[in-house]
Amino acid sequence: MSLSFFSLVTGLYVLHFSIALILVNKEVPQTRGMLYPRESETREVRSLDGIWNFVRSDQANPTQGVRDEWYAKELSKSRPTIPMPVPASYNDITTDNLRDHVGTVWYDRKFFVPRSWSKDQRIWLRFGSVHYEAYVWINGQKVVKHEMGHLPFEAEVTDLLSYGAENRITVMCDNALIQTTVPQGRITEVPNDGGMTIVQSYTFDFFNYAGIHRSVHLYTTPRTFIEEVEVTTNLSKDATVGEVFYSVSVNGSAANEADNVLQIQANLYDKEGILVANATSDQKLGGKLQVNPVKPWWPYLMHSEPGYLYQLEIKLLATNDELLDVYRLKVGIRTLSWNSQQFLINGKPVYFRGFGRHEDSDIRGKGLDNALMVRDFNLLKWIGANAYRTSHYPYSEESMQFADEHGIMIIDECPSVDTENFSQELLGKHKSSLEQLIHRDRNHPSVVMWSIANEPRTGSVSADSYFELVANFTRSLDKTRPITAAIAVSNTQDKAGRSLDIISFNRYNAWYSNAGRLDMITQNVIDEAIAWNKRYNKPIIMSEYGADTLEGLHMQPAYVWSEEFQTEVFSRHFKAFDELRKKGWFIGEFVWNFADFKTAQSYTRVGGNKKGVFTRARQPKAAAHLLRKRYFALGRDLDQCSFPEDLFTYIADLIS
Ligand code: BDP
Repeated sequence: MSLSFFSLVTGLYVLHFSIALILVNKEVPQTRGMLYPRESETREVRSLDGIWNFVRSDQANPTQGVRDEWYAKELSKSRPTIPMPVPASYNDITTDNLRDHVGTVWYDRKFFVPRSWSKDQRIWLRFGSVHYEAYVWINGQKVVKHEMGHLPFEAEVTDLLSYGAENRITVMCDNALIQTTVPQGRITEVPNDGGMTIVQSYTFDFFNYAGIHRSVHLYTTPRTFIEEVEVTTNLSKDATVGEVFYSVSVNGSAANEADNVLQIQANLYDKEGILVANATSDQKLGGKLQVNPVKPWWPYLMHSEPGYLYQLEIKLLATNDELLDVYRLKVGIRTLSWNSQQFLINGKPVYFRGFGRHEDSDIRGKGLDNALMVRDFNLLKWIGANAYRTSHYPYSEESMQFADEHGIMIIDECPSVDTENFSQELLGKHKSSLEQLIHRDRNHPSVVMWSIANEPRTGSVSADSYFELVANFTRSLDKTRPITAAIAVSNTQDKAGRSLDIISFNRYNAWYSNAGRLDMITQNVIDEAIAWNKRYNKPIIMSEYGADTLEGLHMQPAYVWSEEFQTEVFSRHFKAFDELRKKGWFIGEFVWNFADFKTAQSYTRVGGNKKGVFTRARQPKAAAHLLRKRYFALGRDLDQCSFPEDLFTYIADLIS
């Protein structure tokens, strides 16, 4: 087992401190492949989700399993195992305190690989996400190591599998966060009643859930297969003609044979399954499809048919027209543009009305849950939101696809939160998180902006060059979307805004400052937004505002934590936003948060952060009804949408 495979195992943690330093722009590893696993006539997909076996390492001895080679046989032969669902966070599943475990845990399970898979195919093992660091073995052989939660990784396992036989997969997962992980945390040794214990701390305000958070798949590809597809789109000025530019990369021996000229046959189908465009690629396996007339992709409530998606069928053909591989993906045709005042989609100015959110729920933590995802989208549409930010890390690929379908715009955030102690190593990981994110999400029409950090400490000396490097790197990967960051330092201190295209700011008037003072919101919000705009001459978004609210707590006059208070806080912000909208450069309002969510334990958190408009069980608080009226009113005013019939409750003939 090579040392590099285990470079970050708990026990080797090093704390990094940095003062102002000179940062250089180094290359980061490039992601390859990782197309979302889809079946086709040339591909099979098999899920490994289910109940796995689970062992937690001794916190004081996190590397023991590696030294003792627990991966070499079934886990149960080394330690007693407990059942653990995949996908799910492991933290809230048991009745003992697995919740606060720091360090490594182990999973394994067995599975069969059919005999038929041994013929002329390649087999890939893909994880949707493991938080934070994962080490994977198949039948005791190391397969892949991946650092960074919330992002997929995969490896070829063709030569490691036994065909027509039982196989074993083992995963070690390490949840420890240090000053050079993304996000950052600290590990300290602290005395307790038993002697000493390891404590994980972090400044960000959500629970550090860990485990195998998203689905695990095995999938097959032909020997020579479609490895990458990149799609960009364009619209004619009058939005009647659409263009889809595709570029494909191929992996496999056939791609290297001089006499074999590979080709892509690209077919575009509309929602009814009718072929609307087709083309054969050039020798570089790229090309263009033209759709006339086109149905552009529009956000929810901005059009009567939002989220219109075409299906792009990519066929890889050999010289003799032999079909080698087929991959299909959904494509939305739209344009984005921005200037110092506006953000436009298909040439129309956008006003964002949305939320900061979390992937978080009772029992499952951050584990993918289709029921929760569909419920959340139903609530987003019920309340009239057209956007959300994936605060503070990439959300599931399944939810990105769902956002495409429903026309919900996404500000796609990488996992860098409360970024501080800027170092060369951190910069490399931060850039890598963006590289992995953009590689994963670049083809989603719903993704309209990249957020490169939440509440980074941009007042500090090194923030200037650090964020310039991060922003330039992001731009080098994708020029079609603007870049933002949700900033919390004051506009006079900030050093990152000059590197962004759109300025987002988080502020908690009447909560973290002037708690309870409803009369100290509206003017403060107006003044601050104007100051940001004056300083940078860029479009401005308020990316967080809100108040913790305990559902069922009522107090008149409004008092902090009551439903009345949250409602009033929102209303005072709406007043500010309407003033700001008149200025032309204020382009969006995002409530913090969509739903209540779990945090680390603290005396400011009663069972977690309660700033949700919905409870953790996804039921509305009183403020949800107010917000719904506002979002639909904005929709009608700006985008001519109609009101849902139940938006206003009948009171009397006298009031209309
Ligand atoms: C902001 C953070 C967010 C927190 C929120 C809060 O961006 O993650 O949850 O404050 O304190 O500073 O509610």
